[in-house]
Amino acid sequence: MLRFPDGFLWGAATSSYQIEGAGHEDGRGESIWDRFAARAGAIADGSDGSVACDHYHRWKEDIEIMKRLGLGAYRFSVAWPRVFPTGRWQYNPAGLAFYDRLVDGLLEAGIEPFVTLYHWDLPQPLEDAGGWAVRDTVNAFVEYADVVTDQLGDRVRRFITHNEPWCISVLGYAEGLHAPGRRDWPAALAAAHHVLLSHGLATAVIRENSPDAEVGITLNLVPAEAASSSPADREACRAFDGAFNRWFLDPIYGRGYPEDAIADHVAAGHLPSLELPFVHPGDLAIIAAPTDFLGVNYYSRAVLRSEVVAEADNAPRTVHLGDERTDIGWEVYPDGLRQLLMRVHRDYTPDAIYITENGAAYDTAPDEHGRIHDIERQRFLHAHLAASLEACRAGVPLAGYFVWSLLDNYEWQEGYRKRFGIVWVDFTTQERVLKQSASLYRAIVADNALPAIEPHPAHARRRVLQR
Ligand code: IFM
Repeated sequence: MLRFPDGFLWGAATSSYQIEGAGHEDGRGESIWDRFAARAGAIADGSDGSVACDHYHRWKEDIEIMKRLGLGAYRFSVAWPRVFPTGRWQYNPAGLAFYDRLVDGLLEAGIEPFVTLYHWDLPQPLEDAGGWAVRDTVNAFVEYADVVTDQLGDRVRRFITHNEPWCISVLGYAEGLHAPGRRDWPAALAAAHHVLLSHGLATAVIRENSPDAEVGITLNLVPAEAASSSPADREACRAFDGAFNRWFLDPIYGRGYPEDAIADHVAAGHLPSLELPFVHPGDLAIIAAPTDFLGVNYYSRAVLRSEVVAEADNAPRTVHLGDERTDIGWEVYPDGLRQLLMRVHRDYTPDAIYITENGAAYDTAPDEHGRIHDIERQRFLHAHLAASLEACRAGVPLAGYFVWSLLDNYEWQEGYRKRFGIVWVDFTTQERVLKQSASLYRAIVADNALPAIEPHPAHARRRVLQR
């Protein structure tokens, strides 16, 4: 057995738009994902989150599942359009009451609520007014954060301001792959800044409303390596790391935006000059507000080759080495998690780190007996937890791990076809079935330790035959 530190927090994560459904109930307003999902061709299977896992009605059943798994914590997000259907001014108590019930239900079950304030469902009226690309959205977010943390802050002990600012800004405003579906780099860089600024301002508000709570932000980070030792590939690697990782880590940890990455954006035509037009005096100090933890979401690494640095968009190409991929095409690379944790610890020294998401999309369906032998996911979890443990032993202050995800759910532009859950969801009947990975996870949580032997396809078959 490979033991984790005492007090290690074991959880599972979800987000509001991906699981709640109930898109029009109790006064919920329209979000940018409702609007984006309705756009022809935006979502692979043409679906939206209007029903999703129907968690809004089935939350008690879902808490029962968490209890069966023995989870210590549940990471979920609050849907802003439930609380402020038009983004600001008109507070909707019925919307926030849902989260009140959820928090109380979790606490009764002995599960810590770990609350994310923003996981991508911006109220559409705010987007109509310019979205994250305009500075006033910062004020709207801080007002929303104030109301939520004033209400829940007597019971919630850990708040995350934002989930994955890179996705919010770059996928949403530059690449058009996520809501609101814009393709405008200057807007994306302004959006990234406003998200970070709102994080810094909300941190102060949360501390006032909930003095005992810990506050952090979650970043999706990707360890980068050069495809070869050639200077050009190393340069591509530097550029990727600057735009993807350091662009967010550096300002949060008080270093401002990385100069090399600013220069890259200027060279690519994303910025008019080295002066960042959206940064006002005092902003960087606000963004660097001390936090209690960093949330790290890890899925895979990037291996960079230089050959397309000369292409129009000046983007280095990512190549994947290694044959093992999940159903979404991402390379399985567990050691990247160890490398990433070591690097964040070494370069930024957060007081604590939570892995707030880690998991894999595999479409393993129930067999004729209704059992789901998702051996690949079990191997994925085992290997990534082993990598996390190595980082712990090397001194990284890793305080917890949240598997992505508790349930199969709405995987954004992929629709319902990519299943990340340790619990299967039948999207027609809403039946939930625990996968074998859920059993493995339950055992790991109960022991606070990893079985020394990796899950193996042959073991999975034996277990089936013994039943
Ligand atoms: O489903 C998403 C989640 O919403 C944010 N992080 C990555 C996951 C898998 O793509």
